[in-house]
Amino acid sequence: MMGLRSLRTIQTIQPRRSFATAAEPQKVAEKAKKKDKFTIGKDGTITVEFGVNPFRGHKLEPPPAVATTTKEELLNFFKQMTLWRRVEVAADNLYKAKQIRGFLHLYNGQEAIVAGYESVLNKDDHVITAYRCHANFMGRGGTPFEVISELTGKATGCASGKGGSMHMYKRDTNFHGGNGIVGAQVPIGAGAAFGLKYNGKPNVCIAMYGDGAANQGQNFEAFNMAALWKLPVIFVCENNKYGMGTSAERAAANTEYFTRGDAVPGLKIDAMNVLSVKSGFAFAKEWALTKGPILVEAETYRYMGHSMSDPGLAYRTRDEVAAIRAERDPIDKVKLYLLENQLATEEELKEHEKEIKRTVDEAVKKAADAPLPEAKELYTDIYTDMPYYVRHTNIEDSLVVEK
Ligand SMILES: Cc1ncc(C[n+]2csc(CCOP(=O)(O)OP(=O)(O)O)c2C)c(N)n1
Ligand SMILES: [Mg+2]
Repeated sequence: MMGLRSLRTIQTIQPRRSFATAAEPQKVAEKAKKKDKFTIGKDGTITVEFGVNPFRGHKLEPPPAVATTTKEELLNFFKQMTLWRRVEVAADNLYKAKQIRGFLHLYNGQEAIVAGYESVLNKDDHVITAYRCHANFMGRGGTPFEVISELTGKATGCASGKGGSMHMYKRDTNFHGGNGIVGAQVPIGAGAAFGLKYNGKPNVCIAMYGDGAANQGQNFEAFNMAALWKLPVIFVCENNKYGMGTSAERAAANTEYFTRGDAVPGLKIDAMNVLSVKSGFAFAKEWALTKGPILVEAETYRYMGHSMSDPGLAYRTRDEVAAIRAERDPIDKVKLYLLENQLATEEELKEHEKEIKRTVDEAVKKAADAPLPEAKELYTDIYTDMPYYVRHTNIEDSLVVEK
């Protein structure tokens, strides 16, 4: 009897099944009407005053709702983000053609975050993220060929074909991956920032995690140590509204992620606009270098499911995804800026798109012809004093590899 009653009690307190309010299409449309104001100076500097303030602060005064840019930078944002999305489209197709096996997490929709922070970082700054890492890798200077080779398990991949989608690294530009354990990269990022401070470097580390990962205990330990030691770290919560199959609202008692660093001040940014991301990160970098850690909540949206095995529609509606794509897409936003201010023509942008498609098609072709890693690669970059024994499904096929 007792068991049954407590079960009923639990059932009554279950949250009502509802989709997240991520899109709120009417609100989105209303906001879209409040236009940003462009002023183009004689020297080509463009000042953009945002119609809707893209910032909110926690224990800090947010920067003014303004960004500066140039025509060249806007075009560069357009080309970068289009390239990254095109690579992901190619990856999607390769996965469906069974050329990519294992995990594949796509970043479509979130590109403005990487484009924006890269516009204020230099290559001596450090970046670490979770498993949704292809754009981060390319932002640090990685090529589409290295990404596609890695995804298809080829020796020419950025981790010699041994890491796959979740484990892309670039040592020369301080990109530490590519991490599969939810939240694990956050303390590692704080450690990298400790290294920077210890060695007296004028640089920061960006440590990224998702809204789902935001509930991990290890984040709070990292925040605490970073605050105590005033580490030059920018913790970035990419709030794409969903975890692996659950909306943020159903997973977190406090979805104001920028407030969850406690003593670490926070800045929330509209991360569907690369210019607000740029301004927000310029502020955050300065803060981290002079005052210590800061927590940036980058409000964004994930178009695809969590990974390829998730169609992404069990916990949200098709309409919601379509509304965000239509109203807030970060690439369309830059395109509109360029066109409305006569900084580029439709034809020019189409030409760039075609060129980017050609680059990615070539990378796919070249990766298809690239060799698989040699068997001995199974034993490089790992610590062992065991014989290099590779076990196959049949004992007869198993082998000992030459060191
Ligand atoms: C410690 C740990 N728990 C669970 C998982 C399985 N898992 C992988 S991603 C994920 C959800 C993470 O969501 P979020 O942080 O919002 O990132 P997003 O996928 O939206 O980018 C879960 C539960 C894992 N990889 N590691
Ligand atoms: Mg998420």
